[in-house]
Order: sequence, then structure tokens, then C-alpha cells
Amino acid sequence: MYDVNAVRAQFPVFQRKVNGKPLVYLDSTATSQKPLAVIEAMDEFYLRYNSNVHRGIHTLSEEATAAYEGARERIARFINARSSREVIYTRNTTEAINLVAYAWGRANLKPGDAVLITEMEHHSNIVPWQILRDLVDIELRVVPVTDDGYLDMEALDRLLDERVKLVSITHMSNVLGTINPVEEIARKAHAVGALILVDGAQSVPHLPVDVQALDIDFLAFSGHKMCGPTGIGVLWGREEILEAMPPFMGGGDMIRRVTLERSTWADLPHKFEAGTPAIAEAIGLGAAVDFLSSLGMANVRQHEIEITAYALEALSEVPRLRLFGPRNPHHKGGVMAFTLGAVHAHDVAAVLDREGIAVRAGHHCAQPLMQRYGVVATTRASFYLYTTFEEVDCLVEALHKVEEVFA
Ligand code: 7TS
Repeated sequence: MYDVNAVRAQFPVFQRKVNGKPLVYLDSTATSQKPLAVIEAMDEFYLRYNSNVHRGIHTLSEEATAAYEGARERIARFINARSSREVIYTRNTTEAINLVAYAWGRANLKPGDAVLITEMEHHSNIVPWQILRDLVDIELRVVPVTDDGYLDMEALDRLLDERVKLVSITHMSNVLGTINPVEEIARKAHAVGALILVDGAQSVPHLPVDVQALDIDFLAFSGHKMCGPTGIGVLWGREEILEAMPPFMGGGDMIRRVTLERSTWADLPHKFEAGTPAIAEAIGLGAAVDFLSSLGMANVRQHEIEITAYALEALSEVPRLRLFGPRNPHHKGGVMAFTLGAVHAHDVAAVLDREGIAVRAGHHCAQPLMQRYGVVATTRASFYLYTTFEEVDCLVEALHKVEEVFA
């Protein structure tokens, strides 16, 4: 049995009150809360062995390097990478996608080639490709979404031809919650000779993700959405593809040898890690991965299916609430984006905050998706491994209050 209260007890933030009420944190899609183990792992680095990595032959530097590289090993195992050489530390998902756009895209794409994205992407999986398009004159193709929040797979089949060199697609939508059939799309991409990049910002924290089983080429994700700190993320890539790619940024740590005329590159993964990295943050992400592994990602997902099913039911009772995305909890992560009659999303969020409930209001960095559904903003409540049924009840009760205030 998954004991959500035992899990919650490991997150110090849940001891605090907001506006005199216990905190109901329903904004984990933006960033998750952090368990004590992660905070302590980072504290310990700064308190006991703060030092730069890969440099000094002294005890502290050796300890820091071992912890930094040990975290990489555990992250590799967490996503079932063949080797930790395939795990590149970045700042976040955004930087991981930009790394592929700049390093792989500029070296491999030529005018007339196409990149295929979807209408449900976060801006971080749209804008880098637009910048690349304007640089290299590639075509950017977009798979539409259906009224009920799924990818239009027939359109995908039509748009995916030999000109497409990369499919870059979110695994789980941060607005609709839709979980996309990545394995099937990977097969289709490979059948036309394209690579596939998966934006795992929402999937890696919430469900088991196995890069070999999915048979994908790149995976991008962020530490801060999976119980880890901000400032650290990952680009995973297939080793032979990363080997063939030029570096992203130049500087210290990413070189083998430098003369004033030219330089050669370090081996993977350091070729893509220029400069002093986010050491404490990488160690914190390692602790987050340990924490998630100890819970078991299948259990995390199962808890979220149950919370999502419960919330779908409960929210359907709220008058004038329009929910976006799939209604089947097995096709959806714990993300509920909705509008409430004509009440502005910011007003909904402000009333909820008075009740101690944290939700997000706005376009959620998915403006094209808002346009698709004809809204400027939605309110979004999102769940994670510490969310309880009682918190969903609090949300529903507070939404009734919003109705009263604005009636
Ligand atoms: N991709 C998806 C699917 C996301 O949900 C996010 C962040 C990103 C990429 C970018 O992640 P970052 O860590 O590089 O910023 N999503 C959200 C959100 O929904 N609200 O705040 C951030």
C-alpha cells in the first residue's frame, strides 16, 4: 500500500500554513516540493565537502567529484540508460532542448528538412525550433490536437514523411495532462529515418520512463519537477548520436586539449558540460532519484491515477467548470486545467490562495494550445506523490466559494 501520509511527512514545507490554513500545494507541474533527504544532501555538500569537481587532487574535490558523478550513475539507472556517458547535466529541460537544437540541429539539418512538433508543446519545445528554422531555413510542422485533448494521430501520419528529420514531442502535456503514445511515435519516426526527442519534463517525475523500452533518441527533463532542486536538468541521448554531435558551449571542462589555434573535445558526457557545473544541484538530483526509486515509480503513477480519477469525478460536480484534456485517468497525468464560467483565472487563483490553496493561473507557457481552445488563460491544479484526496476535496469546496464570490 502506498502511504501518502508517510510520504508527506518527509516534506518539511507541509508543516506551514498559508493565510492561516494548512498549505494545499496544487502546483507541482510548475515545480515540486522537496523532501528533507534532498535538502540535506545539498546542505551536506556545502557544510562538509564544498569543492570544485574534476580538478583538485585533494580530498574535498575527490569527494565532490565522486558525489557529482555518482548522481549521474543513479540518474542513468533511473531512466534505464545504457551508460552514464549518455546523461548530460543541463540547467533544465529548456536548456536540454536548446542543446539539441543548436548542437545537433545546426550540424545535421539543411534547408528543406523538417522538424515535427505538436500543438500541445510547452514554449520550450516550440521556440528553439523556430529560432533554428530562421537560422537554417527548415520547415516546422505541427501535429494538431483533438477537441478532447489527444494528439491527432491521423494528422501525425500525414505530416511525418522523409523530409522530417526530427520529431520533438512532449511525453505528458503540462496543461491537458495527456500522456502521448511515445513508443508508437518513436517507431513511426524511425520508419521515415527521423530521430525522436521526448520532452520528459512532466513524464519523468510522474511515471516510469525507460529510454530503451521507448526506443527514443533524446530525452529532456528538469530536476525541480521531480523532488530535486532548480538549476539542474538532464539531456539523455543515444551515445552514438551524442558522439557525432559538435559541442554546444565552449569553455573549461569540455576540452581535451586547447592551443591558440584549435581545440579538441573531452569525451562524453563532459563534451557538453562547459564550465563549473551545478554541483550541489546535481547531488540534490541524485538524492531525488534515490527518493523516487525508494517509492517506486509504478507506485507513484498508481497513486496519481487514483487521485486523478477522484478529481475528475469531483470536479465534474462544480457548476460551469470546463475541464481541458482527456477524461480517462489512464491517459492523463494529474493535471487539471479549467475555466470557471466567465471568472478570470487569476481571480480564481486569488480566491483559492486565501484558502491556502496554491494553483497556477495563466497560459502555462503553452499559448498556442490556449489559442487552439479559444481561451486566454486557465486555472490549473496539479497533483503529485504527496497529494491527498482531502486536498482535492479542499479544492472543490473552495471552487464553490469562488462561485459564491463572483455569482
Ligand atoms: N516542457 C514541459 C512539458 C513543461 O511542463 C515545462 C515546464 C518545460 C518543458 C520547461 O521546463 P523548465 O524546467 O526548463 O522550465 N512547465 C511549467 C509549467 O507548466 N509551469 O511552470 C513551468
